[in-house]
Amino acid sequence: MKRFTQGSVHQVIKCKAAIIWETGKPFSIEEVEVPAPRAHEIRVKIVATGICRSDEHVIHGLLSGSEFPIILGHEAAGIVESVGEGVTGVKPGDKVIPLFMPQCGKCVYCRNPNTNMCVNCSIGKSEEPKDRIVTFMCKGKQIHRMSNISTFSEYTILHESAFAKIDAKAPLDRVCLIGCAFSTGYGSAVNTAKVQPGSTCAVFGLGGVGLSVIIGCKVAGAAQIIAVDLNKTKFAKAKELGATDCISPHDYDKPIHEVLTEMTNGGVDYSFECIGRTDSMVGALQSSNFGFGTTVIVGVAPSTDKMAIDPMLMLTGRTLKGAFFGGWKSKDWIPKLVSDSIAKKFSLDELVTHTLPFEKINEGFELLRAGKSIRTILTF
Ligand code: COD
Ligand code: ZN
Ligand code: ZN
Repeated sequence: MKRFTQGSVHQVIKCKAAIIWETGKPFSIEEVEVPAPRAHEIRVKIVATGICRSDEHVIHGLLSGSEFPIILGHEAAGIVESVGEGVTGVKPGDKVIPLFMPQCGKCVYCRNPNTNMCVNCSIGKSEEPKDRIVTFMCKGKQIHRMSNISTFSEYTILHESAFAKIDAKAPLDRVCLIGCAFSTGYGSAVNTAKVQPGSTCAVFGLGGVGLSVIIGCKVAGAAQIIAVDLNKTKFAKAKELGATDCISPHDYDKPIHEVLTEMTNGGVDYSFECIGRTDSMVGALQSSNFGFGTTVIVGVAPSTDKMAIDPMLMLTGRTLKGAFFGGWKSKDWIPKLVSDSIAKKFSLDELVTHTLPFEKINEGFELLRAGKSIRTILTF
């Protein structure tokens, strides 16, 4: 008889997961039930998962479309446990990275070479796909998912469009960062902005995402990379990764875009907003040069906030762009980024400041809130 499925595909798994029961509440570690993968799904054992500012935004209800109770987490790496019918190219034991930006390969966006959006993507939509009524259950309640991947759980279900198989040699406690912060920042520089050798860049916000933009600007050959943050403890790491200058808006009695314009004789060639504030987005645009400056919005602002800009900034030739996940078509590119990291084209080590056991997830979020961490990796 032909076998369609592999692994413990018919069994429900009981495992630990971190649940946010209500807006603003801490995580509670609970036992959850993870169903068997159905057709076109796999079940994955998460090995390492990073803490991102976007998870924190969801806790506080700042990103639209999230419902509670919810299992967060979207920056992870794991090992395939079982494979549902119809999924090809992956088997139990393979290493994978879950994709919060999926790539179905068939939709109008996937077929367009100029975007990495996919019709299956949950951003800006209700979180739970209509055909998956139950994913996680806890205490008789259905638990919602973040971006259809929910990696703050020992096991999770992934649709075949929402994972990338990666090199068996990949260190999962590092390449998990390729699932969000690294790819988002690095791709914003090399794909979305297409930073040119010898150019000038300004990076607003030096979290895991902003520091990854700096790595991208450096790899692209930028001559000057100016890092901007209110928290000066972030400057040492920014310099280590390639920033040539570090400035804090607190040290000046004029707007930061005026400081950047003076420092670069008319404005930077590329600016990146990696904070998620609309005022910084406008500041980044104002810092870019007249004629051909390009600004990339990387951070997600609270869904109620709006940007107001002087249209003259655009009429004089500036370009304002934005992209999720650094513009990478995820399923195609993640395996290549993992290979580049194994080949040491860039290093992920500098982005990891803390590693904690999964049970200490609340401690990990406290480090983020206190501005003490770049990335905390939780391990199971
Ligand atoms: N001026 C200068 N710096 C500031 C300011 C300010 N007014 N306010 C905060 N900062 C600094 C902070 O000190 C901190 O160093 C940095 O900005 C932000 O870093 P983190 O560590 O809080 O955040 P990251 O790097 O994890 O992520 C921030 C984003 C806003 C980029 C992130 O939340 C996001 O939106 N990601 C990209 C979009 C995306 O793809 N989202 C989907 C999954 S994340
Ligand atoms: Zn993220
Ligand atoms: Zn698609």
